Amino acid sequence: MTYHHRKPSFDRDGFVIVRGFLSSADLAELTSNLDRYIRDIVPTLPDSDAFYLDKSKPETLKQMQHMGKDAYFRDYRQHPKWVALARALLGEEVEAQEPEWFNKPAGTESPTPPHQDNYYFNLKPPQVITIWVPLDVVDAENGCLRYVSGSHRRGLRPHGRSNVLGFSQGITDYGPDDTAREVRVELQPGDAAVHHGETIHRADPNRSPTRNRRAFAMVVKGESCRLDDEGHARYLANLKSQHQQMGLKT
Ligand SMILES: O=C(O)CCC(=O)C(=O)O
Repeated sequence: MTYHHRKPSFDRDGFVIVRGFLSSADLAELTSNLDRYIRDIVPTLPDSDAFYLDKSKPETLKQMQHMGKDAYFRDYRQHPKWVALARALLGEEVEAQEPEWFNKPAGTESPTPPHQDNYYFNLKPPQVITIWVPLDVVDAENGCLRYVSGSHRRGLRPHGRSNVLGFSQGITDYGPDDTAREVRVELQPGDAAVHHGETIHRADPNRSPTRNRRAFAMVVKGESCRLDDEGHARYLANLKSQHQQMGLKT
């Protein structure tokens, strides 16, 4: 599969949707490994690697990160489809980061604040994307992603403390002009939504009483990216103080 024909629309809009990105066999293998990881590994992890809305309720698991300590997820970073898609969109050699998992458990208040990933990553140039693959049907009711089309071409916007676990920073001046340019991304399991590191995105809470909204994602960096050390140290200090205020053990 080649993805080069998608680069022009990615460069223009700051996102692309690839329907049927993973086959049903790819998806079955991934979900069985996620089930194993949640059952066997998550109970052993520090709070900072597996976030719960309410730790006494396992069904409220909402986010996992740093999953690469597990051999399956460490090797997933080399998955040929993911690497080919990232290379085609970024136009250079790439390096995938550790996988992540995002959930909005059914019927919970778990919005994703509007943000730009590179506010968290601090990469220069911002040659970085996120490939986000839903594991459930995702629509407006259960909190689909919403992208602000073309926003990656206008630089970083001011962010401030969101107090949302897992998404510590949100855009402080998000307004009607942004809302008017939002594209709602409704997906089937195994589709991929890919966004540039400076594309503004957000998601509503999951208002479905019965359906989760789970997704598996990897951030992929182009080889030309460098960490802006000062900006990153500032971000980490802010994150640590928010986690302490929320009573998380790190
Ligand atoms: O899953 C979500 O609601 C947001 C995910 C996200 O912001 C990201 O992967 O960059």
